[in-house]
Formats: sequence, C-alpha cells, structure tokens
Amino acid sequence: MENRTPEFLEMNPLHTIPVLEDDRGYITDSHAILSYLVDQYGADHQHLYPKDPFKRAMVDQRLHFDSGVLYNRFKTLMKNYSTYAERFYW
Ligand SMILES: N[C@@H](CCC(=O)N[C@@H](CS)C(=O)NCC(=O)O)C(=O)O
Repeated sequence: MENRTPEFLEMNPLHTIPVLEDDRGYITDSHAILSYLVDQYGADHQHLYPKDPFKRAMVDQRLHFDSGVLYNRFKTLMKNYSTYAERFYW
C-alpha cells in the first residue's frame, strides 16, 4: 500500500491520509490542515476560521468533535459493515 512505503512513512509515521506538504514541512492531520490553509492562504476567507477567540472555538469544537467522536463511530460502522474498509483501513 502506498501509505506504508518508507517514503510515505518518512512524511507521516502514522501512515494516514491526508498529508499536506508545505514549505516548512508536513502536516498530517486533516483538521490541522484545514485551519492552517485558511490561516496561511485564506486572507479573503477568514470567516471560515475566525480570529475572534469565541468564534474560533466554535469551529475548533466541531473539528474536535469530528476527530474525537464522529470519526471513531464512522470507523466502527465501516469495520462492521464494509469489506472495502477491511481491505484498506485495518
Ligand atoms: N485524524 C486523522 C485521521 C486520518 C485517517 O485515519 N485517515 C484514514 C483514511 S480516512 C487513513 O489514512 N487510514 C489508513 C491507515 O490508517 O493506514 C485526520 O483527520 O487526518
């Protein structure tokens, strides 16, 4: 699998996708990638990841809900019901 090659593991030892390569290195979590892209390149789209601490916390709350709750439940569901998932994820 492409995400287990030495080259990929050099970028991300957790062997997960997505991985973003930018000038200063690799970012290996989708939520971190999203907030980074808006901060770094989205000057005209700051409403997507606001600077205001409370508004930003509302976005962070949903990102953490995704990685902490939703994705785990999705994985459990896929594990139980999909042969595709068995081939690619575990
Ligand atoms: N928290 C990580 C999770 C990434 C993740 O688990 N990606 C899955 C695909 S959705 C993956 O790469 N699985 C392959 C593996 O673990 O080898 C993120 O949001 O980027």
